[in-house]
Amino acid sequence: MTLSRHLADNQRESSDGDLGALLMQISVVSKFISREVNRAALIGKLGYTGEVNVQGEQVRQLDIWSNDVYVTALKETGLVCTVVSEEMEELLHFDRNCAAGGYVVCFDPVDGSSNLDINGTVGTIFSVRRRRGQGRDHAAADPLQKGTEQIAAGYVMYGPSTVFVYTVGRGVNGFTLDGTIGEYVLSHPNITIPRRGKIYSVNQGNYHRWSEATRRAVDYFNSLDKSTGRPYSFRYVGTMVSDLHRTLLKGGVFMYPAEVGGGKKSTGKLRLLYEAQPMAYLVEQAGGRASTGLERILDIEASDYHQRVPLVIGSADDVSLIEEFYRGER
Ligand code: AFP
Repeated sequence: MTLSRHLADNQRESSDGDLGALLMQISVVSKFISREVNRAALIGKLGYTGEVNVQGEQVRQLDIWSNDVYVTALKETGLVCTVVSEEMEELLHFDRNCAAGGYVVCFDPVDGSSNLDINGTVGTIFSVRRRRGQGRDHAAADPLQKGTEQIAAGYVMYGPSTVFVYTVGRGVNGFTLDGTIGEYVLSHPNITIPRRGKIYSVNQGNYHRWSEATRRAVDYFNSLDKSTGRPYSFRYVGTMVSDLHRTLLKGGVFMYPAEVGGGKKSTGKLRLLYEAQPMAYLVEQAGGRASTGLERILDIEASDYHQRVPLVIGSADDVSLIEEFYRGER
């Protein structure tokens, strides 16, 4: 079963006639990015451009290149009206595509790009919503809808193999790129996340900047108690796509908590529209949960395109357990 066939089958069951074509185009972009990531060290694409993005981070050549390819490809579909990207401070609006409604796409073209230098795994994350209204007036508000309004989301993982995982609200399926035929082939059908896992994943180096509740939750996973399968194993790649892919397949929990003290990460690090919500949609579709620790991620309505949010995501029981710490019940 190829991705194109899967999308076509999905489309027959859906009222969203154009969604399959849009996802197909996203998958084509991912093949270009996969190729470029693969040979980045040989063609001088690993370096920085010298610019700083809206997040205050150094911009890499591959971030900009991938963003440009994405934007061009989305525009050419004629189906996308509004685009939000990690790499662009303002949203993009393709007037010509908006007459018939059009989709809103939020994406992070190269997630985990600090791992590029060490040939580590990176990814792409995307999320699709319908527009709220017609015309340019609505454009600014288009992306600022709850996560529950997403109609498709997914990620691409550029690891030892390139994997495309997506949902349109009817389960989660993963496809591996077969380079010899240039096609994504179904390799992970109907992904279901275990109800409880044995792995926790968080940047432990931030321990002393966390709230008491976060520290106690992480201490819980670290402490010894055979009856509840503790201590959990610890794994952390530093690319959310990769950490989430493992969490989806093996279970457990991934967290990026808020930090105390009013610094840059006082509301977490990860971005709501193009990191937390697409992953939350996927993980819920696979039977897991995603929360800030106090609130369901999909229920949050963004107030800013680049809003950050604390994230606790993964196996349902593990996420619920952490929420108990945040509510002061443990
Ligand atoms: P980069 O794209 O700057 O490498 O950030 C990756 C990321 O947004 C996400 O993919 C990781 O889970 C998280 O940041 C890692 O952040 P830390 O390096 O602070 O642990």
